[in-house]
Amino acid sequence: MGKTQWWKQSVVYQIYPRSFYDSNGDGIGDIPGVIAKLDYLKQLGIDVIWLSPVYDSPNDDNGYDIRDYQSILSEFGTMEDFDRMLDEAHERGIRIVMDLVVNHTSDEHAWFVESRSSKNSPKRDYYIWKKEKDGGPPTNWESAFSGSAWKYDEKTGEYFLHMFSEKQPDLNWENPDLREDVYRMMRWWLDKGIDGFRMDVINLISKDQTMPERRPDPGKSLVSAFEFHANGPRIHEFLHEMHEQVLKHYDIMTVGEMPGVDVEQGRKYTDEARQELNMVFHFEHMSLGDGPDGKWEDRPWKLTELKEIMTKWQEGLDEHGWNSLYWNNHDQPRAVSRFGDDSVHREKSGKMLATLLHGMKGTPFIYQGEEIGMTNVQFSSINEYKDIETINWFNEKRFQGFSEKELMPSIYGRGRDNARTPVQWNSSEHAGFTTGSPWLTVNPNYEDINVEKALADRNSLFYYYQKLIQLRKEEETLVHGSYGLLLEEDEEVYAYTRTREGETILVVCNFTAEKQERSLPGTIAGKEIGLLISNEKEDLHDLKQFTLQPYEAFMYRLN
Ligand code: TEU
Ligand code: CA
Repeated sequence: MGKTQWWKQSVVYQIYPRSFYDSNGDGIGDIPGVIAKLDYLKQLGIDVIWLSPVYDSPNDDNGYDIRDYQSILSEFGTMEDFDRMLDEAHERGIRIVMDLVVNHTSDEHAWFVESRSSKNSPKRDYYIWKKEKDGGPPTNWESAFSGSAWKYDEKTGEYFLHMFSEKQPDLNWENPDLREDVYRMMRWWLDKGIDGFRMDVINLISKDQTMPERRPDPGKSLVSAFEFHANGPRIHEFLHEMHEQVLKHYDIMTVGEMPGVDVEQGRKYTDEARQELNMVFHFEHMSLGDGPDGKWEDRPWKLTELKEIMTKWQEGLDEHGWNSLYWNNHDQPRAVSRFGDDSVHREKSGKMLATLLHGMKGTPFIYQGEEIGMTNVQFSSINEYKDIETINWFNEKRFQGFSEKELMPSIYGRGRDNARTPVQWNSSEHAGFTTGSPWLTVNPNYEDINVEKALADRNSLFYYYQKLIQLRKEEETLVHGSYGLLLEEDEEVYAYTRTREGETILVVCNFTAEKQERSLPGTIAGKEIGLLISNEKEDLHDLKQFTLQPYEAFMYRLN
């Protein structure tokens, strides 16, 4: 059957199941909980669900440490529940894309249990084992979750590589048997009828076999560790092989999560002629404000920096490849808290951010709760936090002598639990997420911010997202039009056009809480003929001279 590239016309909604909806009162979101909310997602109008991992796991990294790729974590439900969810979603015209985590497994996976049992194990080379060097780890590589990326294993007297937690040993993609086992598992899921994969840190799977020392970067951490390993020597060979062995045989969507990818690489990964992936998640806008110690130091940044990044990717993939578009996910702070205003202008700034992103060329991703403007959270004690990345970083910094008081602002700004507080469904206890005790404390602002309240207010952020999603179905220019940046040096207002076959759509966003007076050039002003969407007013500005209200955003059709 011909492939329709349906993913270019789609809007994707990411579900982090642990925090989405708990159907049985154990305080943990689950698959029946997803089924219970499919009608809500249908009402929003999304086309695809990206489901974060639901596979059997000891939950050292909340499911990104997989113990059995072909069974469902009991807390989330059964394989029958999964099959029912898939059917119920498909009945509603919603596709399901699963999370493929094959850079590493859990250390409790049968492959690793066998691999670590003996140096002569038939599975030894499914993982990356090295001898000590100078009495210590084989290289100076760092884990993304603090500390060395090598763990010594007493039983066989060697170190194994783990780019993430010690319970997430890296798979050895140099081993063709391992690759074949991965492809076999992928086909098993695709033959069940799923609609594609989001591929976890997929550009880390090819390691430099010469095992070079990382250049000594004093004070650097996470980002340089990723950049060091990203886009390794055989990555395009492996992804093309995956395409030939698996992907090309199904009508699916693939998106590779790629820390440390740049736009040149991004074009290579997504150029259809190269037969690798459909799109990638880059992290350049997620790194805005990073300091030398990575994300934990939130520095001021300028709107022109964001414009430069987004424009580079819009133009860079315009002819060859395809963009993903996102402000947040389960690893990133909440969009309105990070890029907008999560207090006075919360919904207004949320609508502005949504307009800016959904007007661009690519496939937009909405993270659960973003559509109602959920915000970051500030728990008073580190003991309320659950994320291994946060806890390891906090402990490492405390060991270096920093006080809890000094460390909490970084966690408030960039900690991953910001995105993982339970979805706020209504104003009842625990925001209607569970009738039990939630695995992670619900954000205390749930009485003011919840789905029930949003659905009752025609002017809510929810209905604005609903309209943006509908627009993308109606306006071919929003899907295929080329992007053209305006007001390039402007530090307060972001404006761009989308042009296709003589039709032009103008997108204008005030990124500030202040009024902004602006005028647009004659190529634009005077050509405004129709309003597509606005978070401020229904009638058109005269673009020769106009005033934008705080966080005002609109899309116009131009003639
Ligand atoms: O994330 C990889 C990754 O880049 C994250 O470490 C993220 O950039 C960082 O935490 C931001 O501070 C993927 C998954 O999305 C993440 O949840 C997993 O913890 C990680 O891989 C390991 O599987
Ligand atoms: Ca549950």
